[in-house]
Amino acid sequence: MKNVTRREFGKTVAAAAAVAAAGIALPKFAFGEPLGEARRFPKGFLWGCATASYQVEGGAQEDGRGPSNWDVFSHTPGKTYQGDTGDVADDSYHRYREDIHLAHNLGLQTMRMSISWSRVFPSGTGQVNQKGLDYYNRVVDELLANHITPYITMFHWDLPAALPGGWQNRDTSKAFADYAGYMAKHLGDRVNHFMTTNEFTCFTDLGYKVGQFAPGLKLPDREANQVRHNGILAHGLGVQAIRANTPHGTQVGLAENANVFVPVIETPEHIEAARKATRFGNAPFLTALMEGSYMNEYLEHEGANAPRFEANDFRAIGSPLDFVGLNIYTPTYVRADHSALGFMVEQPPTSYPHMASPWLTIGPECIYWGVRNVCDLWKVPAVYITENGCSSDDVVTPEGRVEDTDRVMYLRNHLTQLHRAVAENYPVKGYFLWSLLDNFEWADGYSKRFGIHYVDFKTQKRIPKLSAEWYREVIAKNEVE
Ligand code: PNW
Repeated sequence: MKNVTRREFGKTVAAAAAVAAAGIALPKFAFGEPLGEARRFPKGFLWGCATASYQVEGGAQEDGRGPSNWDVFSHTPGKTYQGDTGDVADDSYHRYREDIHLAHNLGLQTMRMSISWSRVFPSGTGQVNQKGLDYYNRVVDELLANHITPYITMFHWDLPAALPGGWQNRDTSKAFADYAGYMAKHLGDRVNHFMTTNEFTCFTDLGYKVGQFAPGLKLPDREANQVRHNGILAHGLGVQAIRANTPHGTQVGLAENANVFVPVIETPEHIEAARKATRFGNAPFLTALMEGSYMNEYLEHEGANAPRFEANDFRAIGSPLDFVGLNIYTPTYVRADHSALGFMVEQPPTSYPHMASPWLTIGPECIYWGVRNVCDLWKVPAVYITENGCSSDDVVTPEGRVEDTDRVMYLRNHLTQLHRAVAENYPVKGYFLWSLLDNFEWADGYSKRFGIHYVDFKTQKRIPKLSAEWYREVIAKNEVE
């Protein structure tokens, strides 16, 4: 069933229906709804948007919130675009009702949001800030009152600044688990879906090795690899802590921007190369979680710099997950070759198209291959697209509209490719568009807009863009045209 076209799939469904009419037991894949020519998604497919605490909340010093590494970093001269900070951001700390109302108007069935760890534990551990917890209780209740299912990320990069050594310190992984368990305990009566961490590579490598994100360090490989290990250990201990503090049936996963490898041509040898690349290209992170160990090739590749770990670490790191969330933006093209690893990465030509963010190269089939590679390799029970979206150079017209036709193009093509994965029966359960609102885009500050609602950061006025109108149609029809 992996290589069928939609037309062939339609035929398969028709044939299966005939078999069913004759009273013969059917294989599982044949029970999907007839998909027809419209790209309809299965009944119950969840449509959402995603946000993250430091990018939208503001209220950085209010009600006892402690500083995070991103407060420190963004307030350090030269670290973010024009010195932008998340001090105010979208002011969602005060305007969350308005924002949830926007989500409601779109017809969203779910919202992915994150918790600011230092709002609840200003020092990272120890004393709880009740007002911080109250805020998340209010947000969750407001979502539920609007029939929007909350999906909560425990850590989306804003680490309490008070934690000594940050992610260089193994104790931070333990502190994370305590915090995640606490949040799960206090929200788990109303929230059934939790993600531990968001995008390992961004809070480890980009923060500690490349220096582009908080805390802005450029550590040598040996130390940077240890930071990576502490990151995945935090995830593993976090899974255990969330499970220990929530009712049976609570769904636990993570949101990971796995490197997505796309075969240059869809032939068996390049498809196989993409699969091999997916394993090796995610070896420090997703592969380690899914396989409960580091690949030998990864350890050999890192040699003396390989991460050190304790015997029990992988018992936590390899904890079974209920779902894998994939943040998918860009493709990496690969071809088969005769090297030991069996694949070669293609360098994109300088003419390769990208969205407003230069890193955001456009290859919509990445969303299909991202799902397919991960599912084929590791047989995961459920997948969500926990982020997908793009930046564009949005402008407000004199009539007060934002005609982001390029974002609609990007989204339409990605959803079309996601539908391909759904039609092939990969277990994709939902899609979270990044993002509900323009927001603090990390080192790019407010210079890059990813929202489907435009935010005027001077007045905090929100304007639905064309893409919001378009997404509302997708959700209402449960299909992409
Ligand atoms: C993700 N890259 O970050 C994050 O989860 C969001 O917080 C962020 O706003 C969104 O994508 C858009 O950037 C990424 O350089 C940051 O490849 C950088 C990269 C990928 C994802």
